[in-house]
Parts: sequence; structure tokens; C-alpha cells
Amino acid sequence: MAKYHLILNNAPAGYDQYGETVARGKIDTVEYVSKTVGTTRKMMIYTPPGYTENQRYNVLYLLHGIGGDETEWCHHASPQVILDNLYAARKLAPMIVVMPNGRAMPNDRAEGNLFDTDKLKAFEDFESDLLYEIIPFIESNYWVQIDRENRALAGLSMGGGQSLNIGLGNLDHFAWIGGFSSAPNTKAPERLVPHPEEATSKLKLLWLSCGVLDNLKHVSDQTHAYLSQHNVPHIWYEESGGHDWPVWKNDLYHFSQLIFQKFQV
Ligand code: FER
Repeated sequence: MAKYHLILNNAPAGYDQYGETVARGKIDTVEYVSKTVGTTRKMMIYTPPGYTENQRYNVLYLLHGIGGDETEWCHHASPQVILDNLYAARKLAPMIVVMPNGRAMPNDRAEGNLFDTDKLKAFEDFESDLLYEIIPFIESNYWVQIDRENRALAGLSMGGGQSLNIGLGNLDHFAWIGGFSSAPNTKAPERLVPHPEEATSKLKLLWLSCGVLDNLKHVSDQTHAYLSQHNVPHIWYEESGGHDWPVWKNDLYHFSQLIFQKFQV
């Protein structure tokens, strides 16, 4: 993996508003049977404008936070608008975006005490749901590529911690990994990246970002410090804002443009 010297500015004005002529992708709610959880579960899927069987698409798995479910990104971030605009500007590699429910338990709604032990455990159990239920479902029902270099995993806060834990723990499955404002569910650095050289050789992109006003920033800080100390190349993006949607929308805007690209920085 290359070293990064990227300068990322906040997304330009209008990035989350439709221009009149922009071709539109589609968002669907899809159900899959999860043996891991023992229920039929929902996820939301973005397919880009012109989605066609004549191509094989990359897949970004995009995870929500502790207060959300599979609808959270679509409710708060208009990902379809951000991504359609980027397609129109020819800034994205072809990809579908899968937004699953990261709370792998029968009642997966964000209700009651979100910090209950069983609910936090469900965010850990999601690893099996993702690897053994969701990915196979997507790969047999969508026109997608099925290699690690064509799979990305990213998420916000609790979903950022999941993306780092699951992604870095399964480098044979994912080559592009992003943690946005990652929460304290993130494994301690020595457990997260026990073999820095292996991670370095396998990763195409490792992204860590956090708002400078975020109370959870210490989590990203300590991950970044360890990666730097062990020479694991990664994008480290400290941005304006707190633990909030403008930050995560800005992250999606930038991260989505970097993944599945052949770039040398
Ligand atoms: C915590 C504080 C915040 C924590 C998780 C969160 C597991 C998650 C926040 C979010 O997803 O927005 O101590 O511990």
C-alpha cells in the first residue's frame, strides 16, 4: 500500500443536492434469511444509475451507529444524492452500496437502552451475519465482483468500530476499510492489527477520520498512533465538527471516491 499525502477539504457546497440533469440510482429495501440470527432481516441497497448485468460491480458495505438501523444512512445522509452526483462527475468506480442492520439479534430496532449488554454483543455477532449471510446473499443476487479487492467495509461510530474490527480481522475478505468517528467498540490497537506488515501488504486503503469536537476522538487517536508507530499506511483525516451527520456525509463523499480506484499517492 502506498503512503498517503492527501489533502481533504470539506465536500463542496451542493454535494448533497440534486442537480437537474443527474441520472439517478435506486434504493431498495431487501430481505434475507439469516441463520446466524434466526430471523429474516432487512437491509437497504443502493444500485447506481444504469446498473446493468453487462458489468460486475464493486460492493461497499456501509454500517450505521448505535442509534440506528439499516435505514439510518438513508434517513440522515441522502447517500443516493451524494453518490449519484459523484457518478455524474465520473468520480466513482462502479459500485453498489449495501446498508445492513449491524445489530445482529432478533429485535434489531434501535429502541430501549442501546447500551444493554445483549445489544452491544449483537454488534459483535454481526461479524458472522456479514461474512456468512449478507455477503453470500449479495453475491448470488447482484451483478457483483467477489474478490477482496472489490469489497469495501466502512461505517460510522459503532459501525466504524465494526468496520475496523471485522475488516482488519478478515483481510482475506476486505481490501478497503474505513472507520468514521469510530466508537469504543474498536479493539485495542495491538489486537486490531497484531501483524502490521501483513496488514500493510494486504490493504488497498485504510481510512480513519474523526471530527475534532467528537468526545470519542481518543479512540481514533490511539488507533492512528499505533498504525503510525508500526508504519501501516493509512489516511488520517481530522475534520471540523463533532459526532454528527455533516461529518459522516463528508466522510462518505471522500471515502467513496478513493475506494476501488487504482491510485498511487
Ligand atoms: C460508547 C460510547 C458511544 C460506546 C459506543 C458508542 C460501546 C457509540 C456511539 C455511536 O454509535 O454513535 O462508550 O461503547
